[in-house]
Amino acid sequence: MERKEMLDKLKGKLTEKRYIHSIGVEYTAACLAMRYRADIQKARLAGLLHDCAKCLPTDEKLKKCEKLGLPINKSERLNPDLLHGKLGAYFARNKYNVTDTEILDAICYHTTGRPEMTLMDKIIFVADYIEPNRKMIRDLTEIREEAFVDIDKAIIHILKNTLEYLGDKTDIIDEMTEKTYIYYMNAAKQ
Ligand code: DGI
Ligand code: FE
Ligand code: FE
Repeated sequence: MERKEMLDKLKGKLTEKRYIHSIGVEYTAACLAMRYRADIQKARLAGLLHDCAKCLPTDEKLKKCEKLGLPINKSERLNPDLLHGKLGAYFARNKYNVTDTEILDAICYHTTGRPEMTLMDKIIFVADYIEPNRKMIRDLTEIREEAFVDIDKAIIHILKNTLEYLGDKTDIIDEMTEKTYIYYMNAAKQ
């Protein structure tokens, strides 16, 4: 599918704000791919589509995943918005005709990360957080710089801040978010 067709489709599925964010992630992912010598076109595609399922109503995310037989864990059941990565990967494959596993995985894991992320996973995880349209949050200036110096350091910084923020806000922390943080903290010590 051509980019133009994807943009038209996305525009119908996303709010204006989310659409602008998606294009921001597309180009930020491309920049990170240049820096780390990943496939620039793949990074763009993953970035553009990463939130394609984000704007479905919360209960529809759950219903759709159930209907499709996608696995749903405890925290996803309590907070079905967490499913937008998994469901986004499904939509990317089935509605946007993306077949590349690297792209689909990067979309799937973009919210929580995962231990042993691929370079593409890392690029999308970080691009999502630092893209230029994001509202300023704590340490964002520093994390943007780290992203282009040491991407693993940026990942740890992002997860630390997300877990701290969620700790104040909710008790639903996805085990994958925690596992990813522990994995990269330990990896940094080696
Ligand atoms: O979809 P975006 O807003 O662009 O970014 P995202 O996919 O990273 O989602 C961000 C939201 O997800 C943010 O409100 C924090 C939340 N989040 C990330 N990890 C967890 C989580 N929420 C819960 N409840 N548990 C998590 O482990
Ligand atoms: Fe997202
Ligand atoms: Fe996003």
